Amino acid sequence: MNERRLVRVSKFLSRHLRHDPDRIGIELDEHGWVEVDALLKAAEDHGFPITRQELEEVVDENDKQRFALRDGRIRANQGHTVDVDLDLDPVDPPPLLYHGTTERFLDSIREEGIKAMDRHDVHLSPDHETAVDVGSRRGEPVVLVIDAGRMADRGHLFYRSENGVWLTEHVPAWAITFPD
Ligand code: HQG
Repeated sequence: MNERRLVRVSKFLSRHLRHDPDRIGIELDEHGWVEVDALLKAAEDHGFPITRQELEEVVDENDKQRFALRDGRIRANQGHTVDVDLDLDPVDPPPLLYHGTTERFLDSIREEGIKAMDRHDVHLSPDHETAVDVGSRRGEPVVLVIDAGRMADRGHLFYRSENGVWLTEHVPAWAITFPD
């Protein structure tokens, strides 16, 4: 499958497995899973046929491992705006995590910390470089350094999605180091 097709299928899957399953009439279970057969049929019925082989290739090759396949079912690993419980166990975070954002959000983040906005959780990156990529989606990237160790000591819970994104409900302003 060529790169363009890979990206199109990945976007189709993200849209329907994270945000808008109703659009193609599929139902995610409480943990976000849907039967692959049901998904493929719904995709075809809605004018976007995908072969099973393409689906498997997208899951395998996806640059960010956005999807998981298990027991004939598929789900998005993170990033949902629909209400799903990913059923992840809390894990101890590394001392520092990173959040990529952009200049125009900084005043508000200084005041209220980092909020989940439309998603379920705040997304944090394990390294600076990944955070630069995330921030670049919105403009000139700004990387905030998060004192995850201290947050954990104070009772904040952290989760790690299957593709290595760190999730937490809210990052208070005191845990953030802003660049000069
Ligand atoms: C900002 C992509 C003002 C926050 C990426 C961010 C990631 C605030 C935006 C994943 C704020 C929300 C998630 C506050 C947070 N005031 N702005 N108090 N608190 N913000 O897309 O972290 O390609 O929901 O800084 O790689 O950018 O979709 O979150 O800029 O892993 O797989 O509000 O999405 O992955 O934006 O990105 P998002 P994000 P995928």
